[in-house]
Amino acid sequence: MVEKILANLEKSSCAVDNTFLQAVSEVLHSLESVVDSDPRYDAYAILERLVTPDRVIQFKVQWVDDQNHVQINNGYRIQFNNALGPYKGGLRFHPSVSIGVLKFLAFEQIFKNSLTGLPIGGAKGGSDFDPKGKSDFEIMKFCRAFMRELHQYIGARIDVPAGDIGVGSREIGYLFGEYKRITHQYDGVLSGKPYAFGGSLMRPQATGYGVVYFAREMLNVELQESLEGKVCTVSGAGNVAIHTIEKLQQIGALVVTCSDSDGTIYDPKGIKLNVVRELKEEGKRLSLAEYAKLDPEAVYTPKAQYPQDAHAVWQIPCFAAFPCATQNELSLLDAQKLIENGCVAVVEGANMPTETGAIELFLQEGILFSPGKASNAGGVAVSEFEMSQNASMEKWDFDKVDRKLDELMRQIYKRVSLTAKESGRERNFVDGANIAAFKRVAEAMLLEGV
Ligand code: NDP
Ligand code: 2IT
Repeated sequence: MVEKILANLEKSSCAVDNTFLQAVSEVLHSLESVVDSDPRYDAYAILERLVTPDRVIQFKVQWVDDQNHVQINNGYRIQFNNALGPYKGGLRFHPSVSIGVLKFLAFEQIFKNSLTGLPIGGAKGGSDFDPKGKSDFEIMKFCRAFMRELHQYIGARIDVPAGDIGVGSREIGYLFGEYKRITHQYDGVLSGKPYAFGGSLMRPQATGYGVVYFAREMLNVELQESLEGKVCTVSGAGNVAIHTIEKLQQIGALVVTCSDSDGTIYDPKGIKLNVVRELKEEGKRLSLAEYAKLDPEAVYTPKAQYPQDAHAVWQIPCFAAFPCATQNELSLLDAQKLIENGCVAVVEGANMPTETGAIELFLQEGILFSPGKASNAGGVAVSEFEMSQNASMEKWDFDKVDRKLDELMRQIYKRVSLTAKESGRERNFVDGANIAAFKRVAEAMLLEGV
């Protein structure tokens, strides 16, 4: 059944859907034995319905830049599945954004949100707008123009967007301001808002901290190991990478790398987060090449120096690796190098950063591998905490959110590892995550009828 669905999907997809097909293929292969075990899944076409988005919304975003030139971008929102709760997922502003990329992200979000155990469905949106080099006013004007279209499709109980690549609390603030002006409503229609108007404490830190809480639990239970004193490599230099590095450093790990779209920094004495923040803070987005100019002990490797199918950041020996930049940034060659260098765990902070062949190798070689839908779910979980706080007009303190996040990440780990074990695939957290997430969504879909 799985092969038939994949073949149909391939036939009806276009070339830009590659990442979507990659994500669907991984999930459906995990589910093969599960779908055969319950005739209701076939009778109610659960898989076919699950791989088809409820709605693909595309709109024109027109705005005027600082030189008074008219600019036009494509805007999108993909509402994939709301069986478990309102559509929920981030907005990505990056030139590579297309319907195919957003379909993969929205599809993954269904499973991630299900794993949190919270009442949220799956969605994703964004634009091919490139924030790099834009002034603060241009970002504001773009966000306002984007929301002029988006507002009609979202709502606190309908669809609640948040941030992702290129969208942080500044952008969410501008989007929220415009939503409020248009609709006269002050409600939790977006998460990741600035604290001043309804944002949750710890939302900026949540994804990265959650990644480390998950890794800590997994290493402790599976290997009776801790991260203290261990060398770790992290890719990316944005929200997820920075907060992953911050938490790893707080618990005593030595993080020796970070990277951006132009190159990689290797700093054997430990990444200096104040320097990364200084270069990458909102509105600046300077290249990491500047890091090496400020710190002579650090080595900068430009991306251009590396062949397409290998990445400098994964050549550095480490105990645990944390890909936190973007999709397909860790290849089979990288996986071979990591294993050769003694890496014991790969914990995804980004969405689908590891290529399929690399995942297969990690599983085959007994490397602890955690898929992003499990280990990066802390971000969307705290988004849901923000929705709860907004609905009840409460404000939770930092420690309360942090405690709840830590507890939730440990629960996700438990759910995923137990499901893997019960399915006869011990330590296969890819299958464990896909199966556990699927069962919850499928049950809700069965209960609500067609
Ligand atoms: P940011 O925009 O804050 O940072 C993205 C980082 O990745 C930047 O360092 C950027 O480099 C780098 N990057 C982006 N595209 C590429 C590319 N094509 N090649 C190499 N590097 C690239 O985004 P986030 O940190 O929020 O997101 C990172 C990942 O985490 C994404 O996969 C996202 O979907 C995922 N994620 C994010 C969550 C969140 O709460 N924000 C929650 C869960 C997952 P540069 O500085 O040069 O632009
Ligand atoms: O990929 C993700 O989980 C996010 N970008 C965060 C989504 C959210 O709604 O907080």
